[in-house]
Amino acid sequence: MELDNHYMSRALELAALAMGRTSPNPLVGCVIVKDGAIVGEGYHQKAGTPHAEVHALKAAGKHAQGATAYVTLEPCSHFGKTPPCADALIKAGIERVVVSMVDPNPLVGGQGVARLREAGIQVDVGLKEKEAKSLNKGFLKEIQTGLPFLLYKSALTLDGKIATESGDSKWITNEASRAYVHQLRNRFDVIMVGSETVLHDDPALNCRVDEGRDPVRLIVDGELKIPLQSAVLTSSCSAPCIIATSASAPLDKLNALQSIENVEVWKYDSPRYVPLRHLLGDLVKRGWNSVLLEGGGGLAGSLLHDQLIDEVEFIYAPKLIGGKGPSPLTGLNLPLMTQAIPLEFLEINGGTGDLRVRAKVNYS
Ligand code: AOF
Ligand code: ZN
Repeated sequence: MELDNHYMSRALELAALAMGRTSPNPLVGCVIVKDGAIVGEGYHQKAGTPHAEVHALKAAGKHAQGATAYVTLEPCSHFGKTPPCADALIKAGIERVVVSMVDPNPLVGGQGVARLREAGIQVDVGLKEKEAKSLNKGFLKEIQTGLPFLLYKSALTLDGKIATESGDSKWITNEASRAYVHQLRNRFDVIMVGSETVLHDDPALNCRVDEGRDPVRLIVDGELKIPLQSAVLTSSCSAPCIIATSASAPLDKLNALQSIENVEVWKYDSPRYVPLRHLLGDLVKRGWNSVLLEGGGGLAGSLLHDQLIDEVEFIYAPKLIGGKGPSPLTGLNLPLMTQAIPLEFLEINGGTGDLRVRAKVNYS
């Protein structure tokens, strides 16, 4: 059991190497063990390319015969862009498969495990299931709801403000926390902000870490107020910048934005406001299932109101500023404590001098 834990941890570690690179596919890792030694390892690197099991089997070669395979997701049983991994494991002579989580994809959904068992392979399911599910929040949310997993991240003073009353916000948190935000950008498919954030902070929203990759940038701008010189539009970035707007968008501005390289304007029929649920569903249709919301207390309020935010991560700096500076949720204003939206703390980390608090939103 201890060894099983060890090898499954390794498989999860491998899976995590491709964070932010596999959508709409899940993160999957695989380790093949024979006579107490790892003989093959692999992970899924990108949608449309071979699955984790295929990489690991290839590395193991003939040593796969009689070996145990540790896979973080149930081996697939369907012909998708690639052939079924369950068949490949059977053919290679694997004797035991340890699976972390069953594949919620209805094309698989238990059939991979069934196929392995029919072939006489011992299959154990559920080891480190919580960790595997936590790695694949976007994939799971998409399959269950057709919507992306959405994390709202905000940096604030300990008295809960994202800027001083005069609007100054550079900087609230320390360098380690700001570097951490770039790590987050590296792992999420899409970074989302409201037009107010662009107007006020003019962020580039790219990812500045070694071997990082730029996320898709999404600006919610119902009236197309962001200037054509905004950094999101002019700075070099390898991913598209999407501007979601409404029927109130001025046509000349819409055309001007659309003519900028890498910029797409998504126009919705409703007046002034962008229908947020519809917009998030459209992201999933493009193959993006995880969204990091980086700002706009108004936008965050609307998303919470529509029950579209899954988790929040607030990074508190040990600083106080007082006054009437904005909170991260100006768009939400509940009059009674009995109406407060309940959260469940998932993780608290004070190791870098700032305090990072991650919580799950429990909508009733
Ligand atoms: C992956 N990587 O390592 C495993 C997956 O279109 P395909 O052929 O790539 O199939 C994608 C589905 O296969 C995916 O949604 C999931 O249900 C299953 N297993 N997928 O991308 C892997 N083992
Ligand atoms: Zn597969």
